[in-house]
Amino acid sequence: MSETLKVVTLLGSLRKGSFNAMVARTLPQVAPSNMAVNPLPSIADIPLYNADIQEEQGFPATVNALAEQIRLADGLVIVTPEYNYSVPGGLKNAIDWLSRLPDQPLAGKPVLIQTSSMGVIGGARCQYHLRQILVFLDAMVMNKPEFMGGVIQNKIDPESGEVIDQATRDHLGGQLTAFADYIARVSIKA
Ligand code: FMN
Repeated sequence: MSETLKVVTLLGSLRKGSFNAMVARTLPQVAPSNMAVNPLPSIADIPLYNADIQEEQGFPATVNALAEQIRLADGLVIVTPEYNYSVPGGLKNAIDWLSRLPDQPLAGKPVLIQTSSMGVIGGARCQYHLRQILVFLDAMVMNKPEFMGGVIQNKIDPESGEVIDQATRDHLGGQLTAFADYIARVSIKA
């Protein structure tokens, strides 16, 4: 593991004004000094999973690029809204593609989940569906502290596109600090 922990963020929302994108954008500001946080490429251009595409054309370049960056990272943060009490279809689709790769990039990977929504419970129901999916992929998902950003629209500045509510920033920073410790504990040493 490198001295500076390389952490990448996977965003589950595709929309321009995404509140979850604002949460992801805030992470580098609140991360501990030994952690670099960078966004992964958008999942917007990943085609719908189809085994025929995989067999006839191979994995899409968008999937390979995502996988390579996840493999190189010390940890992955999934930042996502909740859709209909569950995981947004686009995010599930990206995970489905990643899961079929021969060198499946989520296996053994430290993962942190952050959900935010306009509702009061901040996407809690999505978190447990996402955890269930990641069990099958052998990801090392951190249990606690959790982050569920409720009523997130009141905690951001639409101008800067960042989280400005101090309690929420402190919570995010504290969770990333715990994630740094978790990565050190669970990562396989070279
Ligand atoms: N919010 C919830 O809290 N729970 C839900 O189950 C839920 N389902 C949604 C389903 C769809 C298809 C959409 C478009 C929104 C849903 N919402 C739900 C509202 C989202 O929390 C809200 O649109 C949020 O801003 C989406 O995240 P984003 O801003 O990062 O795009």
